[in-house]
Amino acid sequence: MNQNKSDEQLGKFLSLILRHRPETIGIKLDEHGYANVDELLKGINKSGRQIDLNTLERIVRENNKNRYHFNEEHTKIRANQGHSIPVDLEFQKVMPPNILYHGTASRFLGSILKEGIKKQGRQYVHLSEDYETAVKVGERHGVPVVLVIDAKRMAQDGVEFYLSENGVWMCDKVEKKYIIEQKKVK
Ligand code: HQG
Repeated sequence: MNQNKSDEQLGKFLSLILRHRPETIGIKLDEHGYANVDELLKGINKSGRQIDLNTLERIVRENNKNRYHFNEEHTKIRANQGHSIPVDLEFQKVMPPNILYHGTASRFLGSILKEGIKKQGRQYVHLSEDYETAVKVGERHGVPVVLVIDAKRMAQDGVEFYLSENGVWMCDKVEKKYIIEQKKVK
């Protein structure tokens, strides 16, 4: 479903708070990445934006990538993945599919082919099961290139993989030897 502009902007702000900078509105996340919903709403309203519980519920429900998760009582909320701050999202180790994709920009290729794929600012390297998603991720950074990753061999070699609630695959690093193909997006 397409979100209205104001929900979309609030959603972006929510990502900033829940993944990167909760201190922006003077709150802290717990060790598992959860914010207290009351504190979150008060903090956002104090920052000059307007949000109530209904709006937050709608943003979570309609989010195109299912980015956020409430606890059962809806008293706490966290982002499903994408953090730069150290939180323990309680991911379980999962066997990956044989192939995973990483979308990036052509300008990063030289460095990636030298150093492998690094997590940069985030907690993990992000990978996807489908090519189209990787194209979209890459487009955020420039001319997209999709790297095909030999996830099966990585797992055989002992690399751990995790899967977020919203279907994003993650690992600590992808060494260059596991990049089996570069696909230029047409
Ligand atoms: C690149 C979005 C040079 C890497 C997406 C990427 C994703 C290197 C950029 C999630 C490198 C980091 C994450 C190296 C990696 N040299 N560049 N050695 N290793 N890079 O945004 O994967 O919409 O931190 O290829 O859907 O683009 O926010 O990671 O281009 O799931 O929910 O460094 O963010 O989700 O960029 O995106 P990012 P990402 P949301």
